[in-house]
Amino acid sequence: MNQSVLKSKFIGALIGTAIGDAIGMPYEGLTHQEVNATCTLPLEMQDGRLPKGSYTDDTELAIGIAESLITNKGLVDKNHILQRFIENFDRKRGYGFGTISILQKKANAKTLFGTGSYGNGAAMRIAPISLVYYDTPTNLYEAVAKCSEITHAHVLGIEGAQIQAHAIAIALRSIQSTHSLDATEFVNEIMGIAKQDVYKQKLHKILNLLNEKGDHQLVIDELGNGVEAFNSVPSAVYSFLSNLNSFEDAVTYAVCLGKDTDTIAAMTGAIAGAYLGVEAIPSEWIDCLENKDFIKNLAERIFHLKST
Ligand code: RVK
Ligand code: MG
Ligand code: MG
Repeated sequence: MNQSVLKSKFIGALIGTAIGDAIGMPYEGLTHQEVNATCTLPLEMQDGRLPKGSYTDDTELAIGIAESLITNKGLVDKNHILQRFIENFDRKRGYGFGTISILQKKANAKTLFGTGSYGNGAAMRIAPISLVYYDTPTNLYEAVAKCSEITHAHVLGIEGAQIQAHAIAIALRSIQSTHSLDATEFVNEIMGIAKQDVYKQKLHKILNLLNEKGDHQLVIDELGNGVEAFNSVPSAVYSFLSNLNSFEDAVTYAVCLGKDTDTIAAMTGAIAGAYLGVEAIPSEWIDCLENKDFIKNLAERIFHLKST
């Protein structure tokens, strides 16, 4: 693949995470109906509990992973990543209860909620791992597990992150201009790593929904819009696949699902940005994004790590 195309896709995955996070932030917790009643399309960056263009914990944690990977030349060092999470931690961004407890050393990832967390916190931050390991699926699978276990030890939390990471990786490897991506092949490839029934079932449902052109309520009923990894990762994959050729439409679709809007949109933005490249992201959205140059630079440094 042309190196400048690949670089744009790397930047697209990280900036796409932050853009989805920031555009979804004002609607966090609202139902699908409430989001529809509140927002006007096309979506614009809006003030929410943070000023417009601000990202939340999703991106702050992704930044920590990216920083650690750059320092350690692509290797996943769990203690180092945890240290980056702790140093970057800014409570006002809004963190999951379990993740805060780990960062404050008040809980152990393995015993959190009894069996470890299956929140979507491991999946939403995973894009930098996909950048480093997109071309070696076995290494990607293992690297994601390691990175997830820092806070999310439940098998459903880890597998959610693995599915999200593989979706980003496939998007990075696919070139939009030469042949359009086949949604069935995309889902079947992800299906190859799914071991848990809930993910296998929801991946099948994605294919059915794509054929039926499922409306928002049906997608919420079948795939979910909640904070659990299994109720949000499949919805992000669907939001991407049902709006393959438009970053804006994919992320808007994710936000309109309601509930965990910042996170479903961040995960959708990561996949769509990885597929379409940073040029496909509306410039009005990027102009408004907090720390955009810093995030872009992290993606560029991981790109250089991969090309040297
Ligand atoms: C505020 C029962 C469980 C569970 C288990 C539930 C930010 C808990 C981001 C828990 C994301 C929640 C989100 C989230 C990311 C998890 N049994 N319930 N085994 N495992 N839960 O706390 O980083 O927004 O209700 O580990 O994954 O924008 O509080 O945090 O939307 O899922 O938080 O899991 O959250 P946590 P997280
Ligand atoms: Mg968040
Ligand atoms: Mg969220």
